[in-house]
Amino acid sequence: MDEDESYEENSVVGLIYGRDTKEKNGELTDEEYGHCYERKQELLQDCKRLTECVRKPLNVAIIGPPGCGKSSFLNTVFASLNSDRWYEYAKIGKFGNHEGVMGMQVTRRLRSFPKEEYYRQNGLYMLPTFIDMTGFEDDDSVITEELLFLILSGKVKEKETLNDIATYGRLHGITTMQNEYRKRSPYRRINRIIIVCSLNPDSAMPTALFKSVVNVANDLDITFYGVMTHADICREKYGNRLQEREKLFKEYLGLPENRLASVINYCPAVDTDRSYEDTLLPALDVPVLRLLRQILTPEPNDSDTHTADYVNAVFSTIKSRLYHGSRSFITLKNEFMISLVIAILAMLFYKFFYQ
Ligand SMILES: Nc1nc2c(ncn2[C@@H]2O[C@H](COP(=O)(O)OP(=O)(O)OP(=O)(O)O)[C@@H](O)[C@H]2O)c(=O)[nH]1
Ligand SMILES: [Mg+2]
Repeated sequence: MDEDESYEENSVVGLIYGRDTKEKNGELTDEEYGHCYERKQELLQDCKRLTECVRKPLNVAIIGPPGCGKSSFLNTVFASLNSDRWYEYAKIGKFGNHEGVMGMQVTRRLRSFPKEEYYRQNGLYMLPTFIDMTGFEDDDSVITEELLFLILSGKVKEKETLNDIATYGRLHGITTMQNEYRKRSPYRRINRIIIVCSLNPDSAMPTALFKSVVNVANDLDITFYGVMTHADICREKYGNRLQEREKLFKEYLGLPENRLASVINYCPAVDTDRSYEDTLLPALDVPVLRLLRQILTPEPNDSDTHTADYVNAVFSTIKSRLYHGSRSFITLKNEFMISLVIAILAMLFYKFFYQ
């Protein structure tokens, strides 16, 4: 696809305000910018409030076909949650073999982003840990579904080679694979899933992958959300095909409106001057924060006791307090000692009951 032809320059404004941007050269007026800025602050406060009283941060997994904009979306989420500028935390680019050239296998990876890595302000909010799931192709084989089950139920550690687990399943059969991996104690159970797909009707809709993710999410009772990237795509060029694609995406996943967002990611195609390297574009943040507010709304399963999650949470808290030690040294020292005692007790408990 020729991006220059397919994307309308500065269509961001038109999309958000539903008006023809060509007349005004796509620029936001001061009033419109101010409105977006205020809306962002409101939504950000809502999101923070929702994470103030939770016991541990949610684990939110991001999955979608190669190249659909998962990492770009994560960076947009991180920019939305902050108040200074965009950073590239999740590396953007083609890490997988998108075209399946020479029959090479795509490397499946997990990369997690705890709050300490992406949140640059003070504040003891339990913002989620996001997990970027790369290299999952349009495949609904039993082995892929089992691999997804193991990841989402928290049986796979970040550094493990996912392709090796799938190869083990192919060599020994699905039952042996289940017996071998499902007996492990959970390391990090996923609480929410965001399924990402491009709005571009010229890219294939990965229906087999969607089917597997939905099956596993339903099995594990994990709420999933849909995100359509490339919402800056030229609506005039594609006409009804865009509505059809949105409708299909929703139908395949069985999603209600409130669990779906069309977003425009921070990227050079959207802002050729890359002004976002110096500042934020609140117009892009608003739809993302609206979805995040839904995602962060507590669910009964969130407080299920998984000792490993608590150990992770305690270590995150200690790290966070050391990072943002704006209080007096005495307070910090006391809090550190308390956190340390809790961490030791949690580890002893974990060792005693789970190993
Ligand atoms: N115009 C436009 N381009 C986007 C958008 N989101 C992502 N892109 C571009 O799409 C390309 C792929 O984005 P990535 O974020 O690396 O995609 P990914 O899904 O993480 O890719 P893999 O990790 O390799 O599977 C990059 O060139 C991005 O700049 C968007 O909303 N609009
Ligand atoms: Mg990526």
